[in-house]
Order: sequence, then C-alpha cells, then structure tokens
Amino acid sequence: MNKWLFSTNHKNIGTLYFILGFWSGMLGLSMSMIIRTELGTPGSLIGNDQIYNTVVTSHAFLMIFFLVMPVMIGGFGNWLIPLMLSAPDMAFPRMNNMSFWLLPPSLTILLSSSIVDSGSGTGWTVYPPLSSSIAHAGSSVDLTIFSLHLAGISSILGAINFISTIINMRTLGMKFEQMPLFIWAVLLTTILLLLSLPVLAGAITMLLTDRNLNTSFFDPSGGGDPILYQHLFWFFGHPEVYILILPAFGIISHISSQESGKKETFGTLGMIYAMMTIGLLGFVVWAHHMFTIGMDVDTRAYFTAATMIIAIPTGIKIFSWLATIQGSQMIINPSMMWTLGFIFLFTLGGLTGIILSNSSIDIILHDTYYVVAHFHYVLSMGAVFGIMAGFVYWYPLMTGLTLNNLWLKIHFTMMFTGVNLTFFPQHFLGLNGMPRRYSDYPDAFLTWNIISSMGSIISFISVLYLIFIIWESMSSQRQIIFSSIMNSSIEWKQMFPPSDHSYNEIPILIINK
Ligand code: HAS
Ligand code: CU
Repeated sequence: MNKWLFSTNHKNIGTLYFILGFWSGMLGLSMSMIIRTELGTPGSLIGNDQIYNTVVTSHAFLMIFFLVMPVMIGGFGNWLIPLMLSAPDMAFPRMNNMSFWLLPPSLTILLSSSIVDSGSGTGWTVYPPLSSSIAHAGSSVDLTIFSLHLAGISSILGAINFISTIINMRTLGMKFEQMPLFIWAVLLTTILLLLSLPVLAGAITMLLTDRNLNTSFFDPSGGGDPILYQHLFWFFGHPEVYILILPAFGIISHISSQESGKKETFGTLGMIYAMMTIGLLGFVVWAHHMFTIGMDVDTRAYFTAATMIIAIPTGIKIFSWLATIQGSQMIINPSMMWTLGFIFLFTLGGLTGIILSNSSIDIILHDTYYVVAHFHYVLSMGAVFGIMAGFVYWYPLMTGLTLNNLWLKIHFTMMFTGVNLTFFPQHFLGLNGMPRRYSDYPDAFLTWNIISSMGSIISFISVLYLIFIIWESMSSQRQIIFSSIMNSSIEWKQMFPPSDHSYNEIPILIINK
C-alpha cells in the first residue's frame, strides 16, 4: 500500500489524482445539492446567509481546484502523456508524487476553513473588503488562503513537470507538430498555469498581510485600492477558465477523430494554432470580469473587443471537430455521445460568453444568474462532459475492465437532461435580474428555481447511477480481451493516432494489470 501511495510511477499517480478528484467531486456535488435545496424552497431553509455563502464558496473551490484540475491534468495528463510520448515516465517522477501529496492537505485546510469561526463566505474570488479582517474576522479566510497556496504550489510543480516532459521526453524523431492534440492541450494548459498562478499567489499573499500584518495593499484608508485585487485576481482568473477547458479540448479532439475512424483531427495544425491563440488572448481580456468597477469607455471598448476575438479560434476548433466527424460512419457509443454533447453545449456556453463580453450588456447582467448559466454551460457541460468522454473512453485502458455500454448511454441521457434542466432556466432568471450569491429571491423567480432544483436532482441521481456502473464493472471483473483491441471492434481500433504517429501504437500493449 505504502509503495503504491508513494509511487513515482505516472500511472499510479494518475490514479491517485482520479481518486482525489472523485472524492472532492462528491463533496462539491453535495454542496451544490445544498445550494439547490435552499433555492428550490421559497423563503429561507438554512436560515443563515453566511453559511449559504460559505457553501457556495466551497462548492466552487472544490469543483475547480479539486475536481476539474486534478482529474484533467493530474489524472488524464499523468496517465496518457508519457504513453503518448512513448516516454518511460514523467521527467521528474518524485516531484510528481509530491505534486499530488500537496493536494490532500490543501483540501483538508480548505474544508477546515468552513468549520472554524464563521467560514469563508467570500465567493471563490475572495474580493476585499469582504475578505478583509473586518468583514471576515477569524481564521477562515486565512485558512482558505493557505489552502490556495498549497494547491498553487502543487500546480506549479506539476506544470514544470509536464512542460519538461513534453519538451524533452518525446520519442526519437517525434516533432512538436506530430504530438497528439491532447499533449498540445496539456502543454498549453501548463504554460498558462505557470504564468498565471504566481499572480494569484501574490494577490492572496498581499491579502494575507493586509489581514494579519497591517499592510494596506487593498485598503483605501492606508492608501491601497481594492480594485488592485480584482485586477490581480482576474489576471489569474481568466487564464484559469481556459486552464479548465483546454485539456477537455484535447480529449474531444482525440476521441472525435478516433471514433470517426479518421487518421487525425481535421486541421490538426490549425487546432494547435487555435489553442495557442486562445491561451495568448486569455491573458489580455481579464477586465471583462470587472466592467462594473467604473471603467472609462475606451478601456471597456478594448476589453470587449479583445474578448470577442476569442470566438474566432474557438470557432475554428468547433468547426474542425464537426469537420472531423463529418462524413464518417458515426458510431453512437458513450464516449461519442459525451463528445457530441460537449460540442453542442460548450458552444451554447461560449455564445452566452460573447453576449457577456459586451460591456454595456454586462453592466446589466454582471452578478446575475445569467453569468452562472454561462459558466455552468462551459464548465458543467464543457469541462465535465470532457472528463466523462475521456473517462468512458480510457477506462478500459486504465483498468483492463469494461463498463456496461447500454447503462452508460442511459447515464449520459440522464445527465444531459439533468444539467440542461438545471442551468437553462438560469438564463431566464439572470435576464430578469436575479442576483447570484444570495440565498433568497422574490416570488416571481420561484418557478424557474424549482425547475432548476429538479434538474439538479436528476443530475444527482445520474451520478449515483454512474457509481453503480463503475461498481458493477469492478465487482464483475469483466476483462477486455487484448487481441480485440488490436483487430476488431471499431470502438477499440486505435488508442492513439495511427499513420505518421505510428510510434504511438506501441503503448497499446502496456496495460497496467
Ligand atoms: Fe466566461 C464569466 C466571457 C469562455 C468560465 N466565465 C465567467 C465565469 C466563469 C467563466 C467561471 O465577457 C464567472 C467568473 C465569476 O465567478 O465571476 N467566457 C467569455 C467569452 C468566452 C468565455 C467571450 N468562460 C469561458 C470558458 C470558461 C468560462 C471556456 C470555463 C471553462 N465569461 C465571459 C464574461 C464573463 C465571464 C464577459 C464575466 C461576466 C460577469 O459579468 O461576471 C469565450 O472563450 C467563448 C468562445 C466560444 C464561442 C463558441 C464557439 C464559437 C463559434 C464561432 C462563431 C461564433 C461567433 C460569435 C462569431 C463563442 C461557434 C457570435 C455571437 C453570437 C452571440 C451569435
Ligand atoms: Cu473571463
């Protein structure tokens, strides 16, 4: 057991990340059910707004830092990148283990922040003055900051490891442009992490000293400015949202070309440039989160224009996926269902993003449920659908077992219904002015809130169903047959891109048993 927990093997570490991500995903899901229960009831249920806000804050942190990032980068990244590079392991295997083990303490500290003193009801943005020592006295916010520091160190070490591995450990003769798109996605994600996380670290450290050491970086009475915090936070925060989605882009590119029986994704080079453009532009649009601070009109015009331009490389990706699938004999298997669901619903979420990028519209919609609808379409249906696509696609590779295909299809259908029922009505609530991060609302908003909460129950049940599907697969120990991977079923034709990527075919045989 100890050997496994402290393993330096990339597959073992990837599995540890999956377990941690699954665990925190369950926690984050429970928090979301508390939120939807509160909002599905007219009047107050919890009866304490600080607790409500603490639940909202923990929900966001758990989902972003302890579900999506660990699973996509830590889990899929660790498992697949050395295999796809034909490398023996990651560049720094022991640092890899340390990256993982920084997360459980970080998670523990985050959770303790909500059970000591009054909890951190700041939202994941931790804006001062709400997060300063007057509005949040006690140690909760300090613990949250410490937790973010640890998670940040973990991510920076991981990023260094992935970048070094991808640059130095490609198999002989593998050129950069021949790397599978998933590797490209993780390379760009980790570069974004390396550049943006230190800015968050700086901001929260300044907040920490404001709270404890009498500095006043963000306190006007000492010559500081709370708006500075917002700039620093969003200089990290916007690249962060692309960190959450780029690995999913990689997974979707991989699955859509493999499952369509195409040699590679349509316009592979264009896909690489599109991801680079998204990553680069992601650093110059941060103030679209701050249109309401009282910005002058030219600055607003700039941030609106810069943000809208991101629709172009993203559109290139969407249409390239469609062109990849076009003309193929599509096999509607579970991973393809998640992929198609991703393309459809991510596009919907992206389009509402474009609407929000109009500063004049955003001044009305900012901090309403329209924003909540937008980011759950790109996250709960973008990032999470990407994870699900990758999970059902690579589960047999990782475990040697099979999942029940019919059940997976039913599960997809339930989840698709649940999340749309939950989040589509939130567009209406937002357009009608319902603010986010409040535990109650005028009666006029009741109907859509009840429908939204009913949707969340469907998603919740579908997650329980997924656990059952995984349990059934593991307890029945239904093995995949090796030879069938090599020859037969179209679903299993190739794990990795063929043709000029032929060196990638070798790792098929290395299945961890
Ligand atoms: Fe976003 C807020 C704008 C993508 C996540 N976003 C958030 C928050 C999160 C988040 C978590 O400008 C809330 C943060 C908080 O707690 O306050 N977002 C965009 C834009 C894009 C975008 C323009 N967001 C993402 C992704 C996320 C994510 C990806 C995570 C995975 N977002 C905003 C803005 C806010 C915001 C405002 C602030 C709101 C506020 O007031 O707080 C783009 O990257 C989306 C590009 C994708 C597409 C779809 C495919 C493209 C096609 C090409 C043709 C389309 C065209 C557009 C030409 C556009 C198919 C035509 C336009 C029409 C409307 C028809
Ligand atoms: Cu943004």
